[in-house]
Amino acid sequence: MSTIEKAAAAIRALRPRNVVVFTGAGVSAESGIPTFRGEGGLWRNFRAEELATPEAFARDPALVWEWYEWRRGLVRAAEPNAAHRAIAALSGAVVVTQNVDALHARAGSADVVELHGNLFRDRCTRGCRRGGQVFPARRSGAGFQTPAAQERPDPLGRLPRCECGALLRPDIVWFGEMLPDDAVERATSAMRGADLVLVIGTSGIVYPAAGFVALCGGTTIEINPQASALSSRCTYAIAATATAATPPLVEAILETR
Ligand code: BJW
Ligand code: ZN
Repeated sequence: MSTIEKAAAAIRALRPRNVVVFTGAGVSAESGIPTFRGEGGLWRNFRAEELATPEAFARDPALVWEWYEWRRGLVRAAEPNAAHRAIAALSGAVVVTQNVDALHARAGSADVVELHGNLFRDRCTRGCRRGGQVFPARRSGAGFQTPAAQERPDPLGRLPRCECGALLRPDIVWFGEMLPDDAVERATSAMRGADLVLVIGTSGIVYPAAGFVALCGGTTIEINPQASALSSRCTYAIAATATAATPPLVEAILETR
């Protein structure tokens, strides 16, 4: 019996009622979005400290905006993959994601907790809540659009500013910054109440996000082609890609309903 079959059999026996899907960059890898670490990782050409810290933004906001503009382009050109779509079929499940690409929402997941923010939003560096805008998450207007989506002027021509005059910044949680309180509360409560957590495509080294998995007292199933920092604490660790292993596990969950 393969590990996927063993995990699927465990799911059928468990008949889970409260399912959480905890995801990282690996769930979007097969949509063509580079992960952060490892082969082809996003950090390979850029040092994280140069771009994903408040200090980096204060030093060179144009460079940081440019990097995010490049990433928005990558994501707009991508489509949710079979793993995103399978997860979206799990009505009632809570998706707790470290990803900022909004692909779970584009696939149709209704309850998504974004721990590290969203590439398609910005906010005021002064925190005044007046200037934050929403970027279109797709190239065409068809299908998913973030609420009140609107085209924006090229942020590189002139750095975007809030109505209050302060610079706008990507609505992303950078190193050394706190995660949004509401996201932490929702993730904590979902993890504590879960009888099944699928942990998909994360290296499990970035905290506090990686610590949420330990809050689940139920069954935890990891899907990742490589061993991660979370593999040994999961009940099952499936060495497979997200698109190979997620659909059959979701099928097993749906069979128990
Ligand atoms: C597949 C697959 C396929 C491939 N299918 N799988 C020392 C210095 C500075 C900070 C710290 C430090 N020590 C600890 C810290 C704290 C820090 C931290 O955890 N750092 C670690 C790196 C050590 N954390 C923070 O700073 C956090 N805030 C915080 O702690 O606040 C408290 C505080 C505040 C102030 C003072 C004191 C305390 C904030 C963390 C924010 C993380 N943000 C980032 C970048 C956002 C920028 C952006 O996106 O533009 O979020 S980091 C980056 O890592 C990104 C991701 O969400 C996050 C997690 O990465 P993920 O998703 O796991 O991706 P990878 O690439 O690591 O792994 C991919 C996996 O997929 C791999 O395992 C592959 O095998 C797998 N895979 N293909 C399935 N097809
Ligand atoms: Zn402002």
